[in-house]
Amino acid sequence: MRKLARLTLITVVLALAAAAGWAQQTMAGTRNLISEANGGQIVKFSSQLVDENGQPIAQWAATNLIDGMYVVGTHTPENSYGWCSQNVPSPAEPEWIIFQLPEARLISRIVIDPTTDDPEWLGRWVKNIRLSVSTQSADGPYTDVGSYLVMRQGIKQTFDFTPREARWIKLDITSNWGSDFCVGFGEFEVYEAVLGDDELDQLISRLDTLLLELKRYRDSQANQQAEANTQAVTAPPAPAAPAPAAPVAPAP
Ligand SMILES: [Ca+2]
Repeated sequence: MRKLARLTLITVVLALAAAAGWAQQTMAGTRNLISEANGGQIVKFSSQLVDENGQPIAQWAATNLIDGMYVVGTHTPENSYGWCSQNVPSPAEPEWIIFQLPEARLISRIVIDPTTDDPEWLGRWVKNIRLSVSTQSADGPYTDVGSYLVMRQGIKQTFDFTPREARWIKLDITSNWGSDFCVGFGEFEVYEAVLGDDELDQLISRLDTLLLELKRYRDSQANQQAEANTQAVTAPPAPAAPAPAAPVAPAP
């Protein structure tokens, strides 16, 4: 709980910093938070490839996106070709995946490896994506982070953004590279925003200044109010209304 409060505080500070137009430079951590090995999960997805009996094909399952296995060159892991959807995505009907971190974290980077067992020329690899995050539930509400283009190259591609607090991460895939069969990619990674001591010191000093200004503002408001009250007191008093007659005590 204390950690969550700290996260929320940092999120508020970053939002304030962003609103005030302060330059921020955050670094990303090196641990992939969403990998299955680190407790990441896929909680929902639009579709995954099924066979003629409607059964999921394990080699193309959505969970392959966080299994830490990659298609590299001519090497394809035996049980993990990447993820392949059952439908072709469009902006109106995107394919999507919802990932869940073990706990809420401040994140600032995702990495996508588009490479699957399907060769690049089939045009099935992911192209346009939209990223959003939620701290409340897998069903949202989601806050938009950004839209990105994944290049048609079999290399890991990094997308950085302003740090966002996230527990659930939704990836909408709105297009592939031309295939009318499916969309897919090989692996999804998520990295934590790391605020260095320098950045924290800077933010603290800025916030100190801001607090000082707020206190000054409050004091000036209080002074103005006090002056207004003094003037009211020194103004000539209005004629006093006749006092109500005191009840007469009965004579003993
Ligand atoms: Ca994989």
